Amino acid sequence: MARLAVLVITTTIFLGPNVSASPFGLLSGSRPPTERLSCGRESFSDILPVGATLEEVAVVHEGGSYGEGASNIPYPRNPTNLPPLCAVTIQVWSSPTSSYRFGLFLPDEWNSRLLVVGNGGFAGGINWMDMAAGPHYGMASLSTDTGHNSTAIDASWALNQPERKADWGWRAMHGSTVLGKQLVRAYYSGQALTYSYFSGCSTGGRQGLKELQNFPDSFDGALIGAPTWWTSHLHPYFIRAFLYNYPPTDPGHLSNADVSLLADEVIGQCDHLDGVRDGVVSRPELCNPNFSTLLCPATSRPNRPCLTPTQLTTAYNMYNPWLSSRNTSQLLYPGLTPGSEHQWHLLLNGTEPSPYGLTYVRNFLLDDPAWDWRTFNESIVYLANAVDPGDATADDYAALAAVRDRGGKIVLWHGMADGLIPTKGSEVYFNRTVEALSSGRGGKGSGAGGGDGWINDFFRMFLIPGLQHCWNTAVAAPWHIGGAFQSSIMGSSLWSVPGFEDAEHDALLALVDWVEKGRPVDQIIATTWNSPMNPSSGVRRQRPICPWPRYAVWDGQGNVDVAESWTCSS
Ligand SMILES: *[C@@H]1O[C@H](CO)[C@@H](O)[C@H](O)[C@H]1NC(C)=O
Ligand SMILES: *[C@@H]1O[C@H](CO)[C@@H](O)[C@H](O)[C@H]1NC(C)=O
Ligand SMILES: *[C@@H]1O[C@H](CO)[C@@H](O)[C@H](O)[C@H]1NC(C)=O
Ligand SMILES: *[C@@H]1O[C@H](CO)[C@@H](O)[C@H](O)[C@H]1NC(C)=O
Ligand SMILES: *[C@@H]1O[C@H](CO)[C@@H](O)[C@H](O)[C@H]1NC(C)=O
Ligand SMILES: *[C@@H]1O[C@H](CO)[C@@H](O)[C@H](O)[C@H]1NC(C)=O
Ligand SMILES: [Ca+2]
Repeated sequence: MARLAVLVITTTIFLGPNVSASPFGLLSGSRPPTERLSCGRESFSDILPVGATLEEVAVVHEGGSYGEGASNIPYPRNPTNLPPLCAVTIQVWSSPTSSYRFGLFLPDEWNSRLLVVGNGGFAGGINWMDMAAGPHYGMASLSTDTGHNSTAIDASWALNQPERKADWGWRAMHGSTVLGKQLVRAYYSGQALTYSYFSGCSTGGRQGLKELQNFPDSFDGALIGAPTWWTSHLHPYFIRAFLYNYPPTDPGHLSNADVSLLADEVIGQCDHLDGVRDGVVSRPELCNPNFSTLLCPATSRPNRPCLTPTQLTTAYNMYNPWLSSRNTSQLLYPGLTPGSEHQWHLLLNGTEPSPYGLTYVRNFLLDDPAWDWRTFNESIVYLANAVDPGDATADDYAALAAVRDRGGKIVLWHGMADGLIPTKGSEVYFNRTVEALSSGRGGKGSGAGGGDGWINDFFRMFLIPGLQHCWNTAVAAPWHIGGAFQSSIMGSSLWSVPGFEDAEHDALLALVDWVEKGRPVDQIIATTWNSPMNPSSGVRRQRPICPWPRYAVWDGQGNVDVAESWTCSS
């Protein structure tokens, strides 16, 4: 990256008054638009490499909308109220039997940055909705369809298609990022591309980590939400968890009502451990609920529902780690966190295991759509670990040393109430990275204060109390930090943190400051609303989220719903 260009851009952006809602809006006009290519087919068709085809080029006017509507299976909703931009769709052959597509938004007022966004589950489609944030920030943006068209829970397209698996695993993201950058540079000829960012949640989180592990130069900053990084173990875990509770006639089966009992008991025993009785379990690491209070007959709770000892065993199985029966020191997947019960239905109810588990084993791992999940045993996870179809698993921890060494920054966030992707999986990732960079080929980090504090120089993890999988809360917890999906899921015209489009509240803007101004992300103020998914209902609560293992502590006096009443502590 050209150091000179960096300095010029930095001073251009951050010296003048902030005149628009977009914190980077000031860069507009730093280059006369006449030096740009026009937003037409001829501008792009000539510069595409062999194997790439121009599908669409469209001018979007101020306040306009763009997308593919219902033909985009996982993302049928088009973003609305866009800034003026040029929308481009490219198709790329990745092998003789596979291809992927990607979309670009190229805003008229560009601040020299690129934002690449991720997907969710097995979703095959360009994520125009999350791309929309880019132009609002002043950034160009990019998303790939990952090489197929499907919903998030369907991987039947992968059956006997190793090339498509690779596209989903890593290749479509990488190829789109490389070619996308070339097109951005060509379109804005005369103005340099200075910084590239990534933002994704769930599969998107995995995509960002995978890309950085393989190609540390791809992004200068990555905002990684609830990553499904341990693909080969996570998808079998989905089936393992369902089987703890199967069949419904089993004496140990937990109904949705039984799981609600657990949720209430966790609140009763653990809400106060963080110092504030507010319905939010903010320190789940201190929470070791003893469910004997729920045992039948509920003598202490006459005429109240109760659970049998075998049902309690099922509950403990859900919270406890899945360990290898060959070697009980070997972790196969960590369990779910107390406080996540409101989302357990994603794994437990229904008549068969989560499609995220089933479609993976059938169409990705075994290429056997008739595979009977009732025959599941531990050998599946060992096979998945050995084969890792599509090379999707992002477990090259030591590779992040190259990101650190070139000045890259990573902000990882994960909901503490995630009932689909266990929160502790991110802790495992963080811990293993610390370990790998301390001793492995990454070399030991040096840093003031000794210990493993050095990791904070480039990689910080934020666990968000009460946040479910990627978005929403069941317990009125501040959950929104401007992460992937968080605004696009609430409305087609929403982006950043609605009403709080600044680096204090928006983790992407905080990450930009860390990368470009060297200002570390010491906290992010999360927001929720009276109706948690509807910003127009009014702010309900705001609270800082701290870099793990630090946590927010109430000052004992102020309004607990106001961020200023809390500070990060350890
Ligand atoms: C997905 O749909 C697009 C158009 O909507 C089409 O161009 C593309 O070929 C499809 N991809 C696959 C793998 O079927
Ligand atoms: C759980 O609580 C019961 C009493 O309610 C007690 O007898 C038991 O020892 C406790 N179990 C643990 C593991 O603390
Ligand atoms: C059991 O697993 C642990 C953790 O992965 C490992 O350190 C240990 O060597 C394993 N023991 C055997 C006998 O394989
Ligand atoms: C699973 O449980 C949730 C929460 O109770 C409910 O909304 C959903 O309809 C249930 N789904 C099925 C398939 O039973
Ligand atoms: C586990 O399942 C595999 C097939 O999926 C089978 O070959 C193996 O015998 C099973 N192992 C046990 C211990 O049941
Ligand atoms: C990660 O490491 C910390 C500090 O050593 C430890 O307290 C925590 O239990 C570890 N988490 C997991 C999931 O292994
Ligand atoms: Ca609390």
